[in-house]
Amino acid sequence: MSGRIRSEAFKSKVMSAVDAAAIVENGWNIGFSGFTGAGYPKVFPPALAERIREAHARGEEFMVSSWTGASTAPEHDGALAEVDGVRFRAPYQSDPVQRAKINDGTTYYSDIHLSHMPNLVAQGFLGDLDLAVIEVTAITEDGELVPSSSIGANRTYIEKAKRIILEVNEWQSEGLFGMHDVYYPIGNLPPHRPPLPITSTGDRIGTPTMKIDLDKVVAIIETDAPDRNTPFKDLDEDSLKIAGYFLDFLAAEVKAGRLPENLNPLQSGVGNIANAVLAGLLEGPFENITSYTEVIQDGMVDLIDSGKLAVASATAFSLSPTAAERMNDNAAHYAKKIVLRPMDVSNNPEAIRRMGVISCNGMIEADIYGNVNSTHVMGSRMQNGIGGSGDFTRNAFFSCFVSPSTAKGGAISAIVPMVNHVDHTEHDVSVIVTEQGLADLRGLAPRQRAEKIIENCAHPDYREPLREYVKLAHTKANGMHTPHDLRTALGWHVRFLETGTMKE
Ligand code: 0RQ
Repeated sequence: MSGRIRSEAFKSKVMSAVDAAAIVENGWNIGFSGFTGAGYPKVFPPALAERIREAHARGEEFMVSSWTGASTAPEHDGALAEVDGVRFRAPYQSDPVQRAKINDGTTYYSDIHLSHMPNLVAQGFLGDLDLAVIEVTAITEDGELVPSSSIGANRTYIEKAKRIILEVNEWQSEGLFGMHDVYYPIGNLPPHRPPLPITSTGDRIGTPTMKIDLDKVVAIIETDAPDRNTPFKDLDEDSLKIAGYFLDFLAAEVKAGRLPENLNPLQSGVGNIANAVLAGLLEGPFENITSYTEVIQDGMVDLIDSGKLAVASATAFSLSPTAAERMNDNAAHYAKKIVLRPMDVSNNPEAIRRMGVISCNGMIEADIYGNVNSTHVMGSRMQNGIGGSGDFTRNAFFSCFVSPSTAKGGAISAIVPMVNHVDHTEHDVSVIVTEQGLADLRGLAPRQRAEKIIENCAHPDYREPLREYVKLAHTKANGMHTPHDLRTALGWHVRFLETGTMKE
């Protein structure tokens, strides 16, 4: 037995993942830890998947509902989806196998703002929580839990579950102790919820450990398996251009006196463009930056090392293998500059609005009027989910969306007459950036926005067709506020589905 279980009372509950998986019954709702490939249980999900596979081979029905913090990993989401084991999934996923099962109808998926998930669970909208399966770094002498590389919805799942299985993971650094800030009063549903007392990114308002009711613990599994730490791709030319426009824009905002010299706290999505932005910040003029965000990625660790990033608040890591190693070796040092919070605090609209967070997220497509689709491909298919992008976008000081101007080798324009699904409305979207340029939409009316988005952001191959659409819409529309020709507004998507390209 590892030395990570320091409470005698917990020791007797240690068992194998196979024995723990045998506890689960068909139809159970399970709340898993895990957020962007960090802090998910590593050995229980594959053991459960195997059990489900065997049950299906015997002709028995066996599916569960899988709730998490956000995305997990192939050995978690992927393994359970592979055996058709997931009837219902929430609130965010990005696994290719799970995505395929959502899109072929096997899995119901409820795509929920991450900050809303704990509320919905607490109110019972997703049903009773039969089981929580939570990865932790250690169990203290007092029987409290030291969280691991993500917190996500763990506080809620531990509170609400009828039973709990813990995975104690020795791969997670003991130095993480003290990095977490678990705030409990937010679990009180309105009207009993007090104001959130965060006024600055690094404020600590909770405890470094999570409480747990020992009587609910039905199994403890030990492991030393690493998080899903995927290496980042080299920064491509388009990502660097997009990052350049965004950083120039921030500098102009400082010059105009609308931002302080160290900027407002930054939120950044994950992926290549976000990494290019962070790399740009490393070389840029801004000092003493702060980040109130969801995920700590490589670029932020570099910024901390350089002294440019003073403090970062998030709910999880999403690191490459080398950065994860660096974090594990120096977690106690980084704990002075990083605060990991439950996701209803990291993504809390009250804190985001109060501190004037600047949000920057990826998108699938935007339309000429500034509505943004982050989740759907050609009307019906789910890509990943809204994640925290809505929590930040609507409440941001100003919100930015970034994307290459085309997808699938140019067959798809990311700027379209009408988005095939709306995640972020024109009212919430301040700035759009592609490798073609940046459109600052603040204060503009829809027809003014259309001109700016087409001229600044659309790919040259699609600019003239977009101008033609605008002309047509002006003749066919029943009003000139947001002119559309409803017969052809989604015609580009239809053409892609029929011919494989949006081009005529
Ligand atoms: O498809 O994988 O089949 O090649 O979408 O696109 O260009 O690799 O971009 O990885 O940055 O993802 C919006 C999905 C962008 C992401 C989205 C296809 C493209 C490719 C991925 P392939 P890229 P990214 C906080 C904020 C919501 C959650 C969020 C996301 C695939 O940013 O999930 O913001 N956002 N969270 O080919 C059809 C288009 C397309 C398109 C791209 N217009 N039409 N397909 N693709 N544009 C962070 C967290 O929540 C952790």
